[in-house]
Amino acid sequence: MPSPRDTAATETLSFVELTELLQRIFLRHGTSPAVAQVLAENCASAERDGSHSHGIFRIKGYLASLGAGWVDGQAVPHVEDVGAAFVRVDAGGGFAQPALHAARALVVEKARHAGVAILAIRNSHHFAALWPDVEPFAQEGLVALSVVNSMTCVVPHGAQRPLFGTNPIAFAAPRAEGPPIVFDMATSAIAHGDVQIAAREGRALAPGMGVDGAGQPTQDPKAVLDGGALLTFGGYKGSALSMMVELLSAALTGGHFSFEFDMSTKPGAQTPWTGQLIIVIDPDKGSGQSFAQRSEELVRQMHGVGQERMPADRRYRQRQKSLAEGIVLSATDLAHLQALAAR
Ligand code: NDP
Ligand code: PYC
Repeated sequence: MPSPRDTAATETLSFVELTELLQRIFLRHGTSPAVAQVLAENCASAERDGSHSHGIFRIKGYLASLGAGWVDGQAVPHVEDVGAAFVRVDAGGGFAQPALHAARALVVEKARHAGVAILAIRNSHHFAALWPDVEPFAQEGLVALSVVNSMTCVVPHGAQRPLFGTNPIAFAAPRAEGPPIVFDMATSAIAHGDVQIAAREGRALAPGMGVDGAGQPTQDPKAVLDGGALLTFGGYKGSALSMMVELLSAALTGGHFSFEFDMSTKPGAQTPWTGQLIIVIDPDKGSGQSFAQRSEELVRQMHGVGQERMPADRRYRQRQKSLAEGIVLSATDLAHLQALAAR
């Protein structure tokens, strides 16, 4: 799908209008109403917050995977209460977000009661930004950490061939006087979606992000996408985190490792068929209700030593702008989305 930069002509939609449009698209392309609602809200939230690599840019991939029969848009998640602090969900070959949605209330109840709750989702496809999965917990005063693995395209540090996925980690914590502290980052040097966007826009990657098909360093995004691979961020440190994400998202949940499925069997398929882990903590069990004050103090001290930009600040600023002025899409993108909704 073209980006807003491709054309000067733009259109503005409210968050509700974009969500409803995306919902119609998902419904038209084979998802149940419940799945359409969850995915549309997730995707519109990403677009609203300027998470462009996981907003409407992803619609084509979602629809291709649905059309290929690779992901089940009608899947009904099966939630199992397996322990005082453990919930397990079989997503049934559907998307991860409806699985989280189905288990969420039970997870929050357990976290408040036991102090911690673990949600292990398997047999699931995650094609989105990870922050929408953790931020709402922090808005309720809880701390949340999530990991999800993706598809083989990242070379472990020191290795010769790709094995890991881009494997993001997202974290959210409440603070007393501001929106939650949130970070959400791939453990690869760059997200695969951003490589695709760079290729489309003809931009070179920064050095040290990828290799070509012969394993040689390259800054050409097309060489990375065409038989090449990505590196982890921070060398062996990011590589160890990526390994951890594989273990927690796949080995612990019963999902696939990033290298354990073959999308080429279903032409068009793009969504990684993996697993996801979410850990939710009631911080007041540890700190006696002072956590939000303590996190505020940390932020104050970080600002004090000169860190002006906190993770999520850019998103929050973009969110405020989008909510006040509307979400700006290129006229071409909007026309394309409307055609998909009508098809
Ligand atoms: P970025 O490198 O753009 O950002 C990572 C984090 O760092 C964000 O929280 C960002 O905040 C923050 N940040 C960025 N710049 C600064 C700065 N100068 N100072 C302080 N904080 C900063 O994200 P990635 O490219 O690593 O990931 C992009 C998206 O791709 C994520 O949403 C991720 O979940 C998604 N993804 C999804 C996968 C999946 O399998 N579903 C796989 C891989 C990635 P801010 O948001 O405000 O910019
Ligand atoms: O951007 O790396 C990525 C990605 C993989 C799956 C969904 N997004």
